[in-house]
Amino acid sequence: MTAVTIPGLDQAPTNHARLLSWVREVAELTCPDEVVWADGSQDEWDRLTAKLVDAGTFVPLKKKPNSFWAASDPTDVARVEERTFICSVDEADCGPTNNWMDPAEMKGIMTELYRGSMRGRTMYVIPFCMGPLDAEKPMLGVEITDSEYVVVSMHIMTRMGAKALARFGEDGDFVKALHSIGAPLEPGQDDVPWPCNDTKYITQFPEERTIWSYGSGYGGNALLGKKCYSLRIASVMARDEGWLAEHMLILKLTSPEAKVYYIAAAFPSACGKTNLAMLEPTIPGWKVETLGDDIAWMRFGKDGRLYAVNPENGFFGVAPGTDYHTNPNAMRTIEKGNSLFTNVALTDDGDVWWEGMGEPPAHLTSWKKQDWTPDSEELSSHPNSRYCTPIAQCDIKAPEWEDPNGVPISAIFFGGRRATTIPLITESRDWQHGVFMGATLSSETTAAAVGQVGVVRRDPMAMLPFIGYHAGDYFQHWIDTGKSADADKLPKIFYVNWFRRGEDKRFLWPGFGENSRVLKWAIERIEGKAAARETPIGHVPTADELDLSDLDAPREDIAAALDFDADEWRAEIPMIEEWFAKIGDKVPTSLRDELEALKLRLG
Ligand code: GTP
Ligand code: SPV
Ligand code: MN
Repeated sequence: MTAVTIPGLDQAPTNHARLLSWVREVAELTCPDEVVWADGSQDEWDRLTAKLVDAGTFVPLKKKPNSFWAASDPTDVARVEERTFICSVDEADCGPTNNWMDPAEMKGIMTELYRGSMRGRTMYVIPFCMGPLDAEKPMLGVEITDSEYVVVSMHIMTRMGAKALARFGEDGDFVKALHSIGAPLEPGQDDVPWPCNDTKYITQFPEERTIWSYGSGYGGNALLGKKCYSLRIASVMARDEGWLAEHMLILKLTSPEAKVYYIAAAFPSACGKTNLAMLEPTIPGWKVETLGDDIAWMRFGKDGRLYAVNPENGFFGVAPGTDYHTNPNAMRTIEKGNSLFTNVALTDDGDVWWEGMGEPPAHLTSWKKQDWTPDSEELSSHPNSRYCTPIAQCDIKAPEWEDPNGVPISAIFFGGRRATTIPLITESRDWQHGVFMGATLSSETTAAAVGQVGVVRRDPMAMLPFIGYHAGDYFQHWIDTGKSADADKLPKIFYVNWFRRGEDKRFLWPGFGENSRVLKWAIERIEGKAAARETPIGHVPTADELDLSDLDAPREDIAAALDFDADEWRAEIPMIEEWFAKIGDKVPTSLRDELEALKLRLG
């Protein structure tokens, strides 16, 4: 049989045999018009953004340099958890919190979907590296995609192109990540601005370190270095190799005495990671710098401490609610340009706008590409609309954000969005108790995933949609991680909730920059300087123990935000029991012991 000729297929800038044969195999299956190896250059960015403008996918912004507005198909706006699969060889390795299908069966289905799926389009091969390029063992991947939107987004979100390919060598290992929007074009057929397919699959094959994604162009479904690689596949690598891949921001906190602390925090999607990562403290003398806003890879260093690295190169942040009052550092970052905005509103003078930015202009083009005025009943921007912007242009990035060795973590925060029950901050009694807090974390669902919003669900370590294996084994891995280290070198674990509400539904805690007061208390606990009440759920400060100087908020609200209510917690117990019952036999005994001890303390 003669090899198929597809323009560009033989112009590979590498001799990596496994990579070349996989690219050929995919091209022969998907039948693109041409193959292009992404090099990550400015020229490539210019060419592809121009092509996206031509196609009607992008509108260049007049008010922000080198920046573009995009509106997706209205059905393709968020992660699709129902269509996300962990295809482990053994179903028992997938567990009850993930969807599973036999890998051979899934490959059969998806191979037929991919057959000819890139017809009429260009197939891009994107070599990329998650985490710093100069890491001793760079974490490499290749995404094959037929979406220009994905290529330019990967320019921002990852280290990619020629500089990543240079680290592959002749035979280096890499994660294979295949993506097709599933919208082939017949000869002469007109394209649409946001091609996608009603049939969607986001599939991980953990043993093969392989990702297959089909049908969606949205961030978390299509930028495969992000959730698919850096959490679902990496969590399996981390289990096998003794480290942690987590849905966490990383921030650097400097005290007035110039002491430096690094904090990692896991909150579910759209629950405040980006905002905390870029916080502007309201208390004098404290400083926050950012290392990452969504994902942390944590490994033990030679000194026995846990070091965190951000695998990403950009922020893919929730737009609504972001403005100069809530997150000025995000605003300053996107003002510099070089950014993509998806599903926000477009102003008549060529800028972006979204809910939470203050007074709306008299007229906008909504994310649905309709005329919008302040009288419109619909929102101008989708609640999960996002900005995509390079970390490098964030004024408060920590200088060490690209250190391949990472930064030593002093505290881990778990948190969720709960209107009741969970105090503003609780310090765990020890690592095992902290793991129990994380494993039973709960939060109201948000628009970051397709489905009902505002329903309380368990979201362990904010990783429910991202654990690449059995949740019970994942809990055990967290317990084992603690056992493998000196207890006094482990980060202290805290549980926070910025979202508790009063009877009239208002937030009890002002949040955002004021969260620096909560960070300060945590650091003072680590330093042994702050007092706390011992309660059945852990150590909780009273309002007197938080620095509330110059805080413009009713004292009763603060007290209510910090309240431990035994009745609310007794009502929580059956939900935790139900959750553990769902996980089944693999819930670690130590966590069952924690639950029994909590029940005893609650009486
Ligand atoms: P993903 O990118 O989906 O993982 O989300 P995230 O965890 O980074 O959440 P983000 O910081 O983008 O915040 C999501 C929403 O929560 C935004 O609308 C914020 O305005 C809001 N939010 C963030 N922090 C606070 C806070 O301290 N208090 C209140 N009330 N809202 C907050
Ligand atoms: C999230 O949903 O947690 C995100 C956005 O950070 S996405 O990349 O779509 O997953
Ligand atoms: Mn996230």
